[in-house]
Amino acid sequence: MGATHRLPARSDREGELVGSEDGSGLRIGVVTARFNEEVTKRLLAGAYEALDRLQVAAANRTVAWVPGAYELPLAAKALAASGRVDAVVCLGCVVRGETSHYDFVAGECARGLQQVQLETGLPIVFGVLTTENFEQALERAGGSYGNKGDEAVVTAVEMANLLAEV
Ligand code: INI
Repeated sequence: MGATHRLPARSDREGELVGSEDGSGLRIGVVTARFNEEVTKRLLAGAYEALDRLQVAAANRTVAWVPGAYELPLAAKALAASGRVDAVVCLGCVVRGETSHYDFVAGECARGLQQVQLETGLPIVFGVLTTENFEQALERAGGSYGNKGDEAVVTAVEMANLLAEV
């Protein structure tokens, strides 16, 4: 593993609220963008590993695909509004090209997901890689820098459990 960001250590001070990593009672949606599918399939594989590890029941998973990262906010909103999920994990990969397209796609995706999260009150997790090149993306999709899909599910479970406590 390279030296990189990891989810920070959890607080164990008495009286502080920290959502648990127990996913056994939770319903989790996962939306994956097909664009840069070689990477996003790996993110989804990481997400499945975390869903298994955190004991999110198979019947409580809703998995959907969209064409690209730009479409993630709308699908996340539909899932969140359906009442079928307690959190939505959004997976995608935006690689910087030679035009400004990257900035629009990545920026609008991030902005849209945050908007859905605040509007619906459900955790909408930003599991979207935004990298300079394909290699950097692969490193973060099960390579030397871990798997962002796995981390995104851990975040979804922690946040859903936290919101249930406050
Ligand atoms: N979508 C991505 O998920 N990643 C990209 O890198 C990307 N680039 O570079 O263009 C991308 N574009 C497609 C976009 O998400 C929409 O699907 C498309 O514009 C239709 O709305």
